[in-house]
Amino acid sequence: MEKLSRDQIEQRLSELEGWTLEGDSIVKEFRTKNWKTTIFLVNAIAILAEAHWHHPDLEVSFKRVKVKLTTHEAGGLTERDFRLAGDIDRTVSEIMKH
Ligand code: HBI
Repeated sequence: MEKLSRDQIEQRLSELEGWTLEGDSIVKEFRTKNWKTTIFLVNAIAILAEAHWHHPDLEVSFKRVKVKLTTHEAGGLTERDFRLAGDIDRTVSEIMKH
């Protein structure tokens, strides 16, 4: 999988909501209403990561989950990161509805 150019990264980022560039990674912080929702989100993201075979760094707090994505084997951002980011957003927004 090829590393994306700066322009491609800007383009893909503009199609997402709330994700920002942090070095060679994209990051997003999800705020939750309580610990149960936090852990539910973490589990959902973990299952998505296995399905994509692409694994984010997660920072877990009481009412906050920070997701950080990069493609280690490419040494930067690839389409895999943006595909998983989109899937995480869709899944999290479903979970937050309830
Ligand atoms: N997850 N974020 C991320 N980056 C990778 O390069 C990566 C991964 N999950 C699995 C994976 N690479 C495998 O292809 C290799 O570790 C075998």
